[in-house]
Amino acid sequence: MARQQKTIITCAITGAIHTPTMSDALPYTADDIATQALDAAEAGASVLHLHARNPENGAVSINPVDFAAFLPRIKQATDAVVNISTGGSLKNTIEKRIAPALRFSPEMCSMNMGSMNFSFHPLARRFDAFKFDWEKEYIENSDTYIFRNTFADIENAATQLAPHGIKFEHECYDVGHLYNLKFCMDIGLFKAPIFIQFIFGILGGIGPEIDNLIFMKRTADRLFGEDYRWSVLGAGGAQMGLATTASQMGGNVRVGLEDSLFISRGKLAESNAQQVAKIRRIVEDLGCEVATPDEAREMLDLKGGDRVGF
Ligand code: KMH
Ligand code: ZN
Repeated sequence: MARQQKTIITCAITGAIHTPTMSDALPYTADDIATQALDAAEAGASVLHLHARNPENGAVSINPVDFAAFLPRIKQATDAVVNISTGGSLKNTIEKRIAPALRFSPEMCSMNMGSMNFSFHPLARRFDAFKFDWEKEYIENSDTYIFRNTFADIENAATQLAPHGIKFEHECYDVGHLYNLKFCMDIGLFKAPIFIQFIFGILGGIGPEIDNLIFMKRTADRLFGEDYRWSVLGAGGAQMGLATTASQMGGNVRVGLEDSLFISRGKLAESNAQQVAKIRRIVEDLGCEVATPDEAREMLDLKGGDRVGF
């Protein structure tokens, strides 16, 4: 696959793994989510990957009402691409998880490409006390969660979302997910160019070693040839190192407090924008250029910011 000219920075603002006790910087009110998203865009993120939270206690939310509280504000103030998560709850059905994307018809949304263990229970041991009641049990019980994304779920989501012309961020946490994606492409569920997010370091998925990145990339080259664009997300301490490697390999990068709360070893990030500024500096210092939102739209073949439903 030919090396691309520009690097797309995606910033994942809050996610569904981290909880308010873990970092004061993690946004959960609509105001904080919007402000941090706009600052991240200003710092160089051309795609904003968004989850919602309960504004009272920071619990994970997939309620469209909680998305409605920040989406219009983001749209008014930036031309960055909005990507809405469809994976924001490990406990809910695909039907409920796609409701925000169906309602708001964004330019992009996530599409998780396989069922798996998806756990962050070891994080509970790091804290003696929690800001909110729900946090401890939520984190501890993640060792019982199965993140369900069966072929039927994927087909159901893809079919319902198809009329919206949304480009999917195909979340692939292991090499088998690339083969799942290939199967789905072959039966006509997804249109080229597809956009793959290679994910490393989630407990339940492939580990964050560079060998694994090369293996995933080589496998995707074989399966998809010229029909795909790609990006890398390293969880936790693997975030910046893997993003740097990916950008040097000609790929795109994802950062943000959804994926890591840190800015450097042992030091919490002050904001999403701080992580974006750091990876932008690295990408540019190493000789690549960061894509603007319109360049990202062209590279990913997006429908356009004027065709969203919010
Ligand atoms: N939290 C990431 C590891 C989604 O939103 O659909 C994966 C993710 C899933 O972003
Ligand atoms: Zn997400």
